[in-house]
Amino acid sequence: SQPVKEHSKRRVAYYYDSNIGNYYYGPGHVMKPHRIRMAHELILNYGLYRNLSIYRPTPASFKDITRFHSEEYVNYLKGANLDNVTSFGINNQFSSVLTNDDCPMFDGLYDFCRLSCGGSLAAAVKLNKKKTDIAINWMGGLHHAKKSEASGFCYTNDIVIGILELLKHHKRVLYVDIDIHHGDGVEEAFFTTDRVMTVSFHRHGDFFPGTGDITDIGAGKGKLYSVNVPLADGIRDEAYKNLFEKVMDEVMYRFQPEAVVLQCGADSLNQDRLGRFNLTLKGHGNCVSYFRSRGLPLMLVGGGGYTPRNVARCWAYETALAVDMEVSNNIPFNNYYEYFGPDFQLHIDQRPVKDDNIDLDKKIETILDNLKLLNP
Ligand code: VJV
Ligand code: CA
Ligand code: ZN
Repeated sequence: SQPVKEHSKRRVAYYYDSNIGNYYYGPGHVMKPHRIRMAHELILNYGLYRNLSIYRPTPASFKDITRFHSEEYVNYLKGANLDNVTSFGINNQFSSVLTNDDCPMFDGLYDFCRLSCGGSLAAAVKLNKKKTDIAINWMGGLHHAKKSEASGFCYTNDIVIGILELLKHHKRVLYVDIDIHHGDGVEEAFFTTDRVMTVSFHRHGDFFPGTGDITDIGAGKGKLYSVNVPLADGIRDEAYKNLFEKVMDEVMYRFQPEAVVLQCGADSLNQDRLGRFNLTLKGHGNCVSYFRSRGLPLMLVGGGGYTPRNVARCWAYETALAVDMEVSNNIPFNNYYEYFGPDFQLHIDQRPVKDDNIDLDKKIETILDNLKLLNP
């Protein structure tokens, strides 16, 4: 039903700060900002810069971040540092959120948040001005952060801040989240509005954050504008493609967004340290191609991904899809070449594991039935 302009040119703006890879969550922590630098290395050494406009975003200001987050919370993030985190004491309402294992205090935390949010905000501004067709921020995608709370490795929600900016120039914004975790922070922020539809695909059942049941569909004016696709372990490219395209075709027809934000969390790939899906780069990247071919203003953000070499592979490949350049399956020589052994290939193989998803057709039907209650 939508025009498909698969092979036409797209202007692509790419937001990156070379400091991002130096932020460190602490010894043994599974979230490693270094993977973003590894992706960047592949992007440069594949020669993709020839078809990208590369920008270093202005770090988001306190004012930018408090467009979504509470001033008290951002003040806390700003003031918190390694020396005073314990002295904030148990009476401080925020002290517990920065001392648990998932969201530790670390050196430069506030500056890290400013870069992540600054990238998504700059991407949205560029799209608003129609100065680009696609804007990419692999430093963003931190979908769990709440108004006054850090959660699941996320302290500030760059996605919500980016969408709020897009809403200044677009009547309806679609948010799609292919990270293996439920995009709860973004869903919650827009749960009661019909101007943002959020769609999350995620592993469900005794898995963080535990929300995102198929029956959670939004509330008030936002009823039917939150879509949740709970999945089980082992889903492969073919089943994911079928599911994704059936759901998204209906979403596009019913909601008719004017802009799209795609969270490309790479923990839905196979061999992820935290994830349990069985996608390859092709299955994951198909989601990028799907929206590229629609020709709407498109923002791509990062997110999870806990096997750094595969996160780098994935986001480099998806950057190549955005600019429509063919890339060799041989990893180009780069500063982190040894990470990509022993095969030094771009693409990853499927794993011989069972697909536990037995009722996908029924789930698709339930979701489509809900969407059909919306008049296009
Ligand atoms: O499952 C949880 C929460 C606990 C409490 C904290 N402990 C460490 C783990 C269990 C209930 N948290 C999840 C959070 C996942 C966040 C995903 C973020 C994204 O991909 O969606 C977007 C960026 C979780 N799963 C695994 C871990 N935490 C984990 C955290 C660690 C760790 C090992 C596993 C933190 C520090 C260290 N090891 C040293
Ligand atoms: Ca998700
Ligand atoms: Zn995740």
